[in-house]
Amino acid sequence: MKKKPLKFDKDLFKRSVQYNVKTLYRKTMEEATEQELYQASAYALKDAIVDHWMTTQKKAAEQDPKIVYYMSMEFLMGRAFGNNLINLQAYKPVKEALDELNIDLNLIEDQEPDPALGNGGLGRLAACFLDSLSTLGYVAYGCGIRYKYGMFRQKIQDGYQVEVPDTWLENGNPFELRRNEYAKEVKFGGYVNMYTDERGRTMFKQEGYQVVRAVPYDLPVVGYGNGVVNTLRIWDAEPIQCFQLDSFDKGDYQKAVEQENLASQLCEVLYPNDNHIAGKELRLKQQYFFISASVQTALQRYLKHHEDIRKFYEKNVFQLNDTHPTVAVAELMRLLMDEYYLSWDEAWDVTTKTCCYTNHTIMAEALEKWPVDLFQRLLPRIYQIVDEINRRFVDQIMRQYSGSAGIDVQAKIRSMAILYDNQVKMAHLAIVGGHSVNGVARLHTEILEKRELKDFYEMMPEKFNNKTNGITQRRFLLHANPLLADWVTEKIGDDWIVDLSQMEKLKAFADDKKAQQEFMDIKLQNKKRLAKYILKHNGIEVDPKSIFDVQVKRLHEYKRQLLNILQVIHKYNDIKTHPNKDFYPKTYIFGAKAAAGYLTAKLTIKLINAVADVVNNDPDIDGKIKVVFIEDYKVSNAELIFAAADVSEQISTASKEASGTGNMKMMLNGAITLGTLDGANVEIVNEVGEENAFIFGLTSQEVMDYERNGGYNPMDIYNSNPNVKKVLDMLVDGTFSNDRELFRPLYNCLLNTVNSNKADQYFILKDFESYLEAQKRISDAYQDKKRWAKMALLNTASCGKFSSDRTIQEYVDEVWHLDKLEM
Ligand code: Z16
Repeated sequence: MKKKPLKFDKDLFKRSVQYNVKTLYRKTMEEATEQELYQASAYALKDAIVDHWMTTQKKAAEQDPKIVYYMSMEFLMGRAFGNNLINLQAYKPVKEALDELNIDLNLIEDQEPDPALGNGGLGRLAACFLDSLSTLGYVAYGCGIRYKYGMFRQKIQDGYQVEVPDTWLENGNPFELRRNEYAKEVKFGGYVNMYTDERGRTMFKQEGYQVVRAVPYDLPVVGYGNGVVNTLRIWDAEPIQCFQLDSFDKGDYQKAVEQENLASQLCEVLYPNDNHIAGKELRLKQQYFFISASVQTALQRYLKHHEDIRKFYEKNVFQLNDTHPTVAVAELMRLLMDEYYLSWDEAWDVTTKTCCYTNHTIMAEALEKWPVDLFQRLLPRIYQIVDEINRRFVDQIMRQYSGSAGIDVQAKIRSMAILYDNQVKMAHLAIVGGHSVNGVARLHTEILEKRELKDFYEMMPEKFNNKTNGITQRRFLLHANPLLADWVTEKIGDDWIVDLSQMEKLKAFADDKKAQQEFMDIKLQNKKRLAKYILKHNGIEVDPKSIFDVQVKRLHEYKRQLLNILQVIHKYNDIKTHPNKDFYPKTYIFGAKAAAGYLTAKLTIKLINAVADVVNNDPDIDGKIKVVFIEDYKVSNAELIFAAADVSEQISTASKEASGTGNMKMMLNGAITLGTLDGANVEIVNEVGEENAFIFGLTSQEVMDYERNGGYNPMDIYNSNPNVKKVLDMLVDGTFSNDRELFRPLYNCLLNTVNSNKADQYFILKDFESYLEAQKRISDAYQDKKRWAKMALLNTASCGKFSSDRTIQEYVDEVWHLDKLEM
């Protein structure tokens, strides 16, 4: 049954834009700047959204479905304007309306700052999930932080990354709604007083604390074509209004100033680390701040329409996005016991039935562990509760394992306790305090069960499950690649927009010459679009007919951008020494932000840019290869890049990338994966077939075996492989910098002659030859135009599984058990 498209009143929108220009800026349409026209259009659009938003609220109140709170320190939403138009099915009428007003929709879209309240994969996944939840008609709240400064803007100066503050709120945010009436108080520090209340109950009260006011801002999350609008609620901190001018008591004055400072710092900035925890006190404050406010809200909302808080879990589920929000376990316990008078056992029953945890990494430096003294000082009551959870859990371990033959109980406690070595282990708290633990790709979940969390898996296998990540086709095809989206619709209809499994119908066209031609022609158009962007931003001319080989993602050693650039250097040598050999032109496109304090990562960016300078300006190369580093990689330019990619570089050291999601976005847009058998790559190859992907390198099993045996010695490869030796020597012989020592740290990472255990931890040299060979296969395949077109088309046709709609439906069916809203 075909659903009717949503109604959109084009003329009302037009009048609204004109009216907004007048009332917001006291200007005529002709006088308004592009930014002002964007603002006026966005407010007009918000008006249209608000009607659906209110309807959704009303239906939710009537139907009382079970709802999910997706708790996350990060939501990497990307621009809202275009995406909202898409999901309201209003893109065409709005384009017409703006045309009639002599306004270019693309220019308007480009005026919107790209909201970047996230680092990378984890934050973007949260954004895709919200899109899918609304589109599938489930009631959901995203709970997060309204950072004043999001992910820094990256400038490249002299080849180096320079971080510039991201002032995304400078001109206000037309889509947000401040909700003063829902403000909450959040308390830090002080001490806990125990007393007996008038009914004889033992009670705990935090005293001598600092308090801040959490003020929520709501952002609409529009579902596709169904009128559902969910809410992303992000919290800002403000000082509490407690300054009494007559109370000039010294202590109070001091405290008021401290509270103001705390409030002004709390939501100042997103920590710019992906897969790495800096362990800063302010970060723990951010975590507790948004969690306390969100959990308070959830309980109050439930009690508005329900009597029995013991049944909270029947209507609510909390999904903890990594360990960052895990303090929710203890905060829920605290509120249930201290504010709603439940017993420990009653509160524990509710808490474990409400909370679920997603693990996103096995990288050791990303595992959150807080020093007990810091944790206790900052969150004294929460610490008491964690201590008791730990005591009971350790008890349970002992009861279960004492006396079992061949089991070392102390070893079990060491590996599973929540409090150990004076640390609070957040992953352990999340596992014990909830009923579901999931990994984000099949291989990742398997590694969790068999290795990283083996003891937990053995003790509570029923909690473990896999939810392979996904992405939203609305943003990453319908919005990002309109040419291909229209083509797909022309071939198979438009059901794919809400059911990506439909894409397999495209397989019928895999050998169709005309379809292949059209498909590759669209790719060429998108490459021209990107080439324009590159010319404008880098001043580099790239050939749209060359192979666009793309690696865009956060810069991290395990993702091995270094392997890629070393391969480029080798290719450069090869062309120099064989000037007459046939080379198919290639454009290597990089985009990556490095965490501000991650020196090896930052130096890798400098190396990529240094290689680009040499290669792009060497007359011997004659444009056969070009290297481009795209500045400030972010959701908005990612959309252009994915659409233009021929080759999708997914080359992490096997076992290290939990899932990856850029791999899926490029597959959707017809790029072919050049990758290791890591994360979701395994499942991509499984869907598209080995013959339609280029796989190389060690397997995760081989990597883990080496690691168990203390690594391998890269010197053996350096000494026996002249290609490797040549490339590595060039890092320190002045080819890429007058300062020969500049890139020495990278050279040392690979070869560390002092401590071979620390050399090449990510197996770059070990995989080098295999990678070169895969690159060669790519170039050969590309020259067979028909074969390439078929492979590319089959990638798009096989991506059905990787919709976040599928992921969300699995969470709903197997973990959350939500009810669908009837609209
Ligand atoms: C992050 O982006 C990821 C994991 C993590 O622990 C912290 C951050 Cl900020 C990424 C994974 O690296 C990536 O493999 C995965 O696809 C993504 O999370 C979403 O699950």
